[in-house]
Amino acid sequence: MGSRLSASTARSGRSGRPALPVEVVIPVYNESAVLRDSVNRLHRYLAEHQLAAWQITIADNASTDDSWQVAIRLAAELPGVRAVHLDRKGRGRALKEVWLHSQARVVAYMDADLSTDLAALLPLVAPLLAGESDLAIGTRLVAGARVRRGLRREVLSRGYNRLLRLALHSRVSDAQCGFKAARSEAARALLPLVESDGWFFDTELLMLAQRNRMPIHEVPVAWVDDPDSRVAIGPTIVEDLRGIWRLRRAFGAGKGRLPASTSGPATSDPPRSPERPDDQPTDPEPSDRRFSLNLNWLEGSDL
Ligand SMILES: Nc1nc2c(ncn2[C@@H]2O[C@H](COP(=O)(O)OP(=O)(O)O)[C@@H](O)[C@H]2O)c(=O)[nH]1
Ligand SMILES: [Mg+2]
Repeated sequence: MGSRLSASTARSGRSGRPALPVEVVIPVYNESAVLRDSVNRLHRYLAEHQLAAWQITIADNASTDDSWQVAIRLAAELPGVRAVHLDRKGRGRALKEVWLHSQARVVAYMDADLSTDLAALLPLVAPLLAGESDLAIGTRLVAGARVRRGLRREVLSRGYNRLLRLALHSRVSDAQCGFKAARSEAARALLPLVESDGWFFDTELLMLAQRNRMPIHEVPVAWVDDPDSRVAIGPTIVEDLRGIWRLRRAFGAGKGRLPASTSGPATSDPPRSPERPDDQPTDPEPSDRRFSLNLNWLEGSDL
C-alpha cells in the first residue's frame, strides 16, 4: 500500500510497558492549519487521563499542503506520536493500513479537526478494553449528544442514517461520526472484507460488524462542526448510494459473513440464515451499557 513511517515512530505513551492498549489514528488530508493544535490537545488529554498506554498515529494520504512536514515534526517532538504516509488518497485506506498493522489491543480514529469533544474518548474505548464490545462509535443522533452544525449537514446526516435503516436494516444511530474505535482482533477480522477505501469505509465496517453480530457500543458526543471540509458532497452521496447498493446485493447473496472462529466475544451465536441476512441486532442494550462504565480501572491497570 505504499506507506512509510517517519523517522521517529512507534513510541508508546509510557515507557516500560510492553503492551500497547490503545492506538488513536488521526487521518489527515491537507490539515496543516489545525494538525499541530489538534495533536497537541489529544496528546495532553491522553497524558492527563492516564489511559494505561497509548500511541497517536498521524496517517497522511498524499496531502498537497505541508501536513506531512508538520506530522514529522510532531512525531519528533512528542513522545507517543508517530506519522505514517500513504501515497494514495482515501480515509478508509489510511485507517485500514494503520489498524491492520497495529500492535494495540484497541484501535481508534478521530477527525483531525477534533469536532468531537475529547471527553467521549474514554467512554469510547473502555468497553472495548474490557472486552464488552467489539466496536464503538460516537453518535450525534441520540439523546445526550450535543451538536452544533448547519441545517444542511443535519438533514443529510439524518437522511443517510434513515436510508441505512431502510436499505440495510442498520441499527446504528450515526454511521458517519468521525470518532470510532474497535477491538483490534475484531478490526483485523472485518477489515479484509471492507472494500471501500474512501468515505463509505465507516458504514461498510459497521454493517459488516452488525451482520456478524458484533456488539457496537454507542457514545453520545458533543460535536461542533468545522465548516472546513474535505468532503465533496455530490460525489460522496454517489459513493454512499453505490456502497449501500453493493452491500445490499452482497448480503442478499449471503456474503459478508466471517468464519465462526474469527468472531469476537459476543459473537458466539450461530449465524442467521441467509434468507434474513440483515436482520441482526447491533447491541441489545446500548443505552444501558452506555452510562454504566466505571472508568477507574483504566488507571494504573496493566492493560
Ligand atoms: N488519511 C486521509 N484522511 C483524509 C482523507 N480525506 C479526508 N481525510 C480526513 O478525514 C477527516 C474528516 O474530514 P473532514 O473534512 O473533517 O470531514 P467532515 O467533518 O465530514 O467535513 C479529516 O481528518 C480529514 O483530514 C484522505 O484521503 N486520507
Ligand atoms: Mg470535519
